[in-house]
Amino acid sequence: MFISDKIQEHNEKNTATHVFHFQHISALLAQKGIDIQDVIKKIQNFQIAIPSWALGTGGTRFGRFPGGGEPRNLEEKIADVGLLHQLNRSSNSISLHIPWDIPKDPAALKSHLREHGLTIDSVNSNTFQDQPDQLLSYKFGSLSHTDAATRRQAIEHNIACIEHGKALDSRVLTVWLADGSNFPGQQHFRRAWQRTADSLAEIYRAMPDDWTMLIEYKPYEPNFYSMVIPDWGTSYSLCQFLGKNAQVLVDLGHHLPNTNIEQIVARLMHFGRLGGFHFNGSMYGDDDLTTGSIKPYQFFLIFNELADAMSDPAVNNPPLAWMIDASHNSKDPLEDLLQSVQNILTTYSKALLVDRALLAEAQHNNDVLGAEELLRDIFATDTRALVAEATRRAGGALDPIGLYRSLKIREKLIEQRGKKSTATGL
Ligand code: PSV
Ligand code: MN
Repeated sequence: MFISDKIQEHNEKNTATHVFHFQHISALLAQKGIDIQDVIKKIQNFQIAIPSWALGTGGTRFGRFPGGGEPRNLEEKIADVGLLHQLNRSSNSISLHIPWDIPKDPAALKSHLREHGLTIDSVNSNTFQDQPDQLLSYKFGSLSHTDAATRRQAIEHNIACIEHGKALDSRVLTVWLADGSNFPGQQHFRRAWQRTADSLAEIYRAMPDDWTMLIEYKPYEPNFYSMVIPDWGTSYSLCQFLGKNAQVLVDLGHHLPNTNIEQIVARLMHFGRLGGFHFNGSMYGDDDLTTGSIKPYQFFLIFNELADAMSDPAVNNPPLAWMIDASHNSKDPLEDLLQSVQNILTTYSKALLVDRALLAEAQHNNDVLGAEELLRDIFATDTRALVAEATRRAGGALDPIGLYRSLKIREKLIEQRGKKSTATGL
């Protein structure tokens, strides 16, 4: 579905209201001496990958309630991401989970991607499920398994993911391990770490030099007593063991309640080891809710640390791979992704407005209230018109969700793909 004419019509119709809001924020920021053009450019450059598994209805272990019109194959998933990108101009790549999405004809797929102005972001291995044709089970682990043959199978799977990625010009392998234990005594912690590290080292050696391995951590689920990689410290230790092309991946939902994620992010960037980000919203754990929907202030504080480190020439952290990692039970997945991207961009744009020099001064002088109020003032600033302007200038819609709804896109997808179509994934 190519909708550039509709976007133009929509923007013309909404111009007056947009200009009103944009002029307001422009004047406000001019008073503060902020270069609005620079902020708009940074918003435009901020691209967030969409995972191929977020395009269908997620469901829980209790049930799944598909809303209809889900993409039935990888081509349709690409078409969906292409549509999102037309609307917001900020979702220019797609991440693949292997084997949920095995690219059968890479050349054809690449030309399909090009048609939609997209690229492949990361390839993600999956050793958290057994596949029908799989010889050995991952019930008791994969890269950390006590059995060498099972570890070998998991290593080979990761290497196969790299090969798929190479054929599609990806340069990132993301590894998330479900390995762990459910009961005390089940697993020898030190040996499990070492087996994991040794397995990862083999995969790392199979990666081309310009690739990055992202190592994701998660405190619990599917294992509930221990996870082999439960926290950023363990991911970091594995990266140190592997080499400079291994980086920690932070998934916002992979923290225990009240964890100071912004501090983790700052630490990792200080060490040059933050490689990627999985955006989602979390109330209790890995809830995969809409990004920014539950704790917007914390989300802003996280972005504040990211923006601070990204603007500091003394920080030697490679560019980050940004991705949404969510899965939806109650919302239209495409609407949710549009909403997530909007929340990410408005929050990022706020972080760009923080006066770093003033904040540093307040911190230096131990002006507790001054520093806090400086952040709160920016948090309370409505930057939606800045994001809308950035999107408009890039050719996207002033109100992506409004346009999606008024074009009745979900209804059209249901007509095309049927009410009962189901996307692969969780
Ligand atoms: C695990 O909970 C995770 O966050 C990993 O990133 C997986 O790749 C993804 O979710 C699967 O849904
Ligand atoms: Mn994740």
